[in-house]
Amino acid sequence: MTYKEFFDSTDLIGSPAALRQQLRMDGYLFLRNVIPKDELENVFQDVRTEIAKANWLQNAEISSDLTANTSLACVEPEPEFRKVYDRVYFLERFHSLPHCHSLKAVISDALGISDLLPHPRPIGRLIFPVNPEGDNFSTPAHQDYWALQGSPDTVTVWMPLHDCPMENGSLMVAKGTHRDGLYDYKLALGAGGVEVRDPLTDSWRCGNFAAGDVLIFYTLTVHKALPNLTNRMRLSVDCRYQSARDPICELAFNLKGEGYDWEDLYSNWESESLRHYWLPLQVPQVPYSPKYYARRDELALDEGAIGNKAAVSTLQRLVRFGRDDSVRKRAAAILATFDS
Ligand SMILES: O=C(O)CCC(=O)C(=O)O
Ligand SMILES: [Fe+2]
Repeated sequence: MTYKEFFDSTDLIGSPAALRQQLRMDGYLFLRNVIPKDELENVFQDVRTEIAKANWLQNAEISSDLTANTSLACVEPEPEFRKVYDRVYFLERFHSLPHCHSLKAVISDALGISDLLPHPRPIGRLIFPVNPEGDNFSTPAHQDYWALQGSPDTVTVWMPLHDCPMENGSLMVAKGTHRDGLYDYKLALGAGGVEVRDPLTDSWRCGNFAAGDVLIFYTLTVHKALPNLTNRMRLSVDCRYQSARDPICELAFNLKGEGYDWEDLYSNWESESLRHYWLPLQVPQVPYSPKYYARRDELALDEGAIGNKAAVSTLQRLVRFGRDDSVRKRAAAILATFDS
């Protein structure tokens, strides 16, 4: 498939009305050179140090090299992945990156608000090269709204921590899909475990990212990752933003699902300013609704039991996050049939 290039909105920075109009029209903004190089490089080095310690890199001693040790390839939420991811998640500078001033300024302009709230749970992606003989776990086409809920005026920001050309597995968006409401999905391998059924053939937009470039899109905008066809890791961060006056899903503030809480994270942070920064804002919270993913979990248990391998990613999630012991056990039993 050939894809069209992102519309580059960098020239609109400093023109709030134009940024806003472009975001509303296409459902995304691709902006070059938003994150200062040193700020990004610090996070890159911190994350790289963790994955090097885990032996995920071949040339750990070459400070910018990301050549992967593919013999240890793993994906979220496998236990060997989570061990390393947890270490990344404890990095203070990883959590301060979403608070980057130049980024917040451009998002405030694009949303037309003066009370911007960065969500406190950024996500790190530590993506191994795709195994040409194995399964493809590249993030499938999805809408963040299924998981994030809250206000549909929330945006996601995706940024690589290094130069990330398309063959390194960068993110793409389906233009205009934020206006279509919720899309139907089917089981798929990769983050989230389901993909939008509609192939959206003519809507996809993509591009080569340089370090510092960002992609901003609504949580209803359909997006997916290109496969990482290089021999290098792809490292990226994604975070969410909204008005502090709009409703937010309670899970946005809750780390329990990750297996720790804020005090655990803060125990080795130097700065005070980011600790519980959202509390004084009293953002209106709404409960998490399981309705968007309920069918995914049923599909994975039903179709996994009759051998549909596309159920594997959701089953892995259910082993870790399943609502009760019987679901966790059932998912583990089905997964074992794929391993053998
Ligand atoms: O980086 C990826 O593979 C997925 C990112 C994503 O889905 C997001 O930023 O919302
Ligand atoms: Fe996403």
